Amino acid sequence: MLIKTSAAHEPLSSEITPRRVYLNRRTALAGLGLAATSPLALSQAAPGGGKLPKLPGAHSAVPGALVMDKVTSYADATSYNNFYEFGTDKSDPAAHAHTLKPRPWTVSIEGECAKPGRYDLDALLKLSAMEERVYRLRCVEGWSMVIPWVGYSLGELLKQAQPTSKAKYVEFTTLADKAQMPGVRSGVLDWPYVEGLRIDEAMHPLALLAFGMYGEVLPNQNGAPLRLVVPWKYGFKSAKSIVKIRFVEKEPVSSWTKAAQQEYGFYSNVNPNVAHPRWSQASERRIGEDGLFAKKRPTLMFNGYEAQVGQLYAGMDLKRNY
Ligand SMILES: Nc1nc2c(c(=O)[nH]1)N[C@H]1C(S)=C(S)[C@@H](COP(=O)(O)O)O[C@H]1N2
Ligand SMILES: [Mo]
Repeated sequence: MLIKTSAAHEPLSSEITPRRVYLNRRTALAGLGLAATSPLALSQAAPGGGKLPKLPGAHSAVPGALVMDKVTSYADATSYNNFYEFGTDKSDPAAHAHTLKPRPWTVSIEGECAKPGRYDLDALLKLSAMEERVYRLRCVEGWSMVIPWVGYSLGELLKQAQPTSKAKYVEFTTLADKAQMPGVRSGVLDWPYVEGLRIDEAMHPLALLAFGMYGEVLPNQNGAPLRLVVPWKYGFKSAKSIVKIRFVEKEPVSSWTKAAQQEYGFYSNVNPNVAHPRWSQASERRIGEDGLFAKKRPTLMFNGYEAQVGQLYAGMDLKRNY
């Protein structure tokens, strides 16, 4: 599709937005009496908030990377967050994360690999081509969102480090700086926030290293300047504001497992058949759909990514390995 606008150097939102999302927006614009093809309409319908630098990505060709669900509004995705470093209320990250400084930023890569190193954010941004991926994100608390992330497969970075045969797992550590993050003063978690993946999970093409969303760089509250998005696992596996990646031989102990081992296991794959000790996981609420008549949605096995990732868990007892 080709649309002429005066700002020819800027990517058209029709180019950086999956067709389905774009069509939804067209319908919405038609409702407002605006033609989706007018430059004015396009700029008004900018997918992001319009205040952050643009970060476009080409539509991903990774199987499963563009779900067809209606995309959550940018306003909802940036105001209803979990980022305990800024407080435990859903509104805390949006209210307090302005103190986070996402530049300059360095990520160190350590442990069982031939090429450990420190990567500056600009080097990471250039390491591989940016892709837009529309993923479901399912929080363990029972709500979900659909977000157009921008980034590339985590494996693209990991393979640069040349992990050794002893690298069975990957541990992710995120920033814990009291000066920038008021929540780090509280003892709600054992800081820094640590998460882990098995090496084959980390290398799966759907595991995303995200630098942006809605065609712009990540807002602070969503984990600027870079975070993980592991769409088939509960949201807490998707660590925000990562500063260290370590290849290890033993299964890492995540902050959530430390906090409540019976509630949060290492795998944390989305699974409607395995209840959390305190609530069922059989259904979920889609953020933005919570009106009087909104129906709960059934939780999907592996959050709907079973065809892509089911093989990683062949033969495993998913009730024991929750
Ligand atoms: N560093 C860090 N990363 C984090 C969290 C956190 O508290 N700290 N919360 C997790 C949880 S529970 C969820 S559901 C997702 C939420 O991501 P979002 O706010 O971008 O939707 O981030 C995850 N990553
Ligand atoms: Mo979560």
